[in-house]
Amino acid sequence: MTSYNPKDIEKKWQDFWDQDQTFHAENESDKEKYYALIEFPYPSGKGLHVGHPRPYTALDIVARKRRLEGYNVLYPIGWDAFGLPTENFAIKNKIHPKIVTENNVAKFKEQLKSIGFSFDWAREVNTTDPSYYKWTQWIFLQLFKHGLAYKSEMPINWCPSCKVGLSNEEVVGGNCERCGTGVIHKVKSQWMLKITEYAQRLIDDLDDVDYVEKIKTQQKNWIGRSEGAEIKFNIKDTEDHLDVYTTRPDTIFGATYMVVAPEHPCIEKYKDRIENIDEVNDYKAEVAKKSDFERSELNKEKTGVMLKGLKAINPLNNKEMPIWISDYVLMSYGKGAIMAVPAHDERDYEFASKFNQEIVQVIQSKESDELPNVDINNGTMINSDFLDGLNVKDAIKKAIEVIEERELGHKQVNYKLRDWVFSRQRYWGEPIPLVHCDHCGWVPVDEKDLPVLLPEVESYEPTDDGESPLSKMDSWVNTTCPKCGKPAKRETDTMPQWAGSSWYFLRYTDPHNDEALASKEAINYWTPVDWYNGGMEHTTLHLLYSRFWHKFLYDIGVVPTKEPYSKRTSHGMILGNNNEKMSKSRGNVINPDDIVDEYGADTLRLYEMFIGDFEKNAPWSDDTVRGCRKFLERVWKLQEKVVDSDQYTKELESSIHKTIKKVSHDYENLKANTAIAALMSLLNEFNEYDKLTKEDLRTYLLLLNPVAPHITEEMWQTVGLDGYLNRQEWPKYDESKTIDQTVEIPVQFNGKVRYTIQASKDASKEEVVEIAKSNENYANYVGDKKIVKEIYVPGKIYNIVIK
Ligand code: ANZ
Ligand code: ZN
Repeated sequence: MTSYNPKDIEKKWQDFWDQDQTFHAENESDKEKYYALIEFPYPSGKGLHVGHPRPYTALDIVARKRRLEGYNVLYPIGWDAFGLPTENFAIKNKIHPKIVTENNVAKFKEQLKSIGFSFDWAREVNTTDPSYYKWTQWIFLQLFKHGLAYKSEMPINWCPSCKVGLSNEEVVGGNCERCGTGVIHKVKSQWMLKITEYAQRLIDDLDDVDYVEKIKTQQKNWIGRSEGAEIKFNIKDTEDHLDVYTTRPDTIFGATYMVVAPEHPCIEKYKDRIENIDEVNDYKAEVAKKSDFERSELNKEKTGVMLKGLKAINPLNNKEMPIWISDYVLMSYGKGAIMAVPAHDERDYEFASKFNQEIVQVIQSKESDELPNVDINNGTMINSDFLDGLNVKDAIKKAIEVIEERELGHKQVNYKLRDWVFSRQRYWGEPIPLVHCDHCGWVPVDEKDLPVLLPEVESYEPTDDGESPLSKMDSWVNTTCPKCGKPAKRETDTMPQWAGSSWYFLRYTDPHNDEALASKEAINYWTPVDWYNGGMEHTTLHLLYSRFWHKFLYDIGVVPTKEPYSKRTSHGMILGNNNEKMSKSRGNVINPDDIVDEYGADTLRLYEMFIGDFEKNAPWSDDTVRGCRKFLERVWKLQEKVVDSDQYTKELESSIHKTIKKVSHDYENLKANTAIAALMSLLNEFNEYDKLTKEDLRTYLLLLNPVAPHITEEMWQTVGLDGYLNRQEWPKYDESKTIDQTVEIPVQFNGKVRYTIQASKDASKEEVVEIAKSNENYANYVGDKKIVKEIYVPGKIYNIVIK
């Protein structure tokens, strides 16, 4: 026997799978479909990271297992290739981003192929391909035509280093998600998508999908639904009123002053009345430099300026209240103004303490009299007229009732979610397919003229005034109006990277279609995605955006389901051996190519699955890599002692059945690590015997195959098993053979013992039921009668009542 040499084996099988089209998914099949999806990579210049193969292998396991279980499996791959790093590289090295992308894709592809994933390469998509972005533009046009895309002058998050506008989701801790520079505000005219119109549905429909709980929670928190009231406060000596949003209308008798956002329009409107308008304007200028994130930080020093000369009136007790501006009130939330209740709100309390504003307690609790008291579950209303004596929850209801009765305001639901800033002033993105005509306004490009191609430009550099480089291409910008034929100008902003990834899983179902984003039949057959795995960092970005687009496509009849993904799981990161994030500067980067080269792809795959719990971060360990390689060498050696027999070795039978059960279960639950541990211990048991039957090995190879596909296919051939491993069936286990300590359990029908079964002493009710039902007598006794009741007394008796 030759020694284990992955270099020969792995290339051989990768080529075979390619030529054989082993993993090609057909759009028509008698088999049941299964759609497994991983987040398609951004082909950066750095090449594949060792973090990539972790989720890819996990779902490769599912995909390979499903094929052996007889499903028609779609496991596709493609490239999310628009975006800043490529563009920045292109600018720096003066190479067209298209060329940069091509090179990066080629490199990624080679790397992915060397790891042996069972992707259907025939369905490869690339978001920067005109035949792909034609449909991204098409979807945008539908959004536009349905009033869900609009242009708005608004203060946006602006990264001064990337010179680009960012969505809220792209700002992390007040910094640009890409480069880490502090984000500032800039007023710009931007295309916006009305994701807020879908806020409630994006929450509600989470009930219908199988997502890991923390993903659901993060999405809900991001959407940030709250219930409360909008209340009008008259501005003294005017006909005007200030509107506020509050979740605590119960505390209105404790409101002692008002705060409006520094950007609030009432300042401009009453600038002649505001005695200290210069001071106010200075403050406004200071605030403009800060991000919303900085402004909403809880424990930062409160600042503000009183609007001298303006007063508000509390509509319920007619008390006069000063009006302040402070940066802790954001223009972008609620009404951009609040009633401040210092006794029961943390920030208001800090502010009032610093600026000597009145504090009126309106909730009394038994436990403590300390202020601010923000507890809403205990306490009784005081100093609050008709609310006195109520608890907080009832007081909220009552306050809203009275406010509505007296027409001072109304109940209101609010969401933290903002509309999606959809414009980027960059080159390397999908052109927004709209034309501006002085007569007709914004006019969509004719659908038959899609795609609007990215023109060749001389420089990809964003302009200093924040316009897209496309704006300098006069010949491209100047066009005619699709509606009236007069001269008009193209939109020069491009789409954000999240556009192409919001629908790519649909394109995979029919990637070469040039008449539609995919055919109805293909979409109806393959969607929804059965299992989607991706990073937690995408929960409030890609996952939310793509759910939104999908719901829209559902509304206009393009897709048959409300939700794109039935199931969503998430993986942890692979860290450096020092437990820190891998990065060049920390010198802890591992290149997957080196691992494949030195140990083989099967070792890399096995290691990345064995490294720890899938959802958790895990540090890299060279020792464990070597351990994984040793394990495969020991598997390889099993060939030496194989004898011809289609039966399991008697002494191993129970262990094999148990291992089938455990591995099958663990693969389904992203617990490949414990599945591998079980396979390792079965190997140890194998090695207690001199001989191993072909059948023992056959099952073993099938079980190990999803993790280590090359070595198992090869051994299948070398020991002379029939055909190819990838065309076999997933092994089955016999529950009764997985049991160690068996007891005899009588099975009663309506009180009469009819037969007995063997089950483990501590088998669960489900297991006993399963064994009882698989007994040949079961059907005789049940016949077509109805089972009314089943009682299992553990280890003693199983009684079935039938009627
Ligand atoms: C009075 C009050 C009393 C409040 C009290 C809270 C506690 P969530 O739950 O996050 O929706 N608020 C409203 N608009 C704001 C804005 N534009 N900028 C900053 N803060 C704003 O928060 C709702 C609460 O946040 C509102 O309820 C309001 O303060 C504040 F004991 O009103 B509350
Ligand atoms: Zn026109």
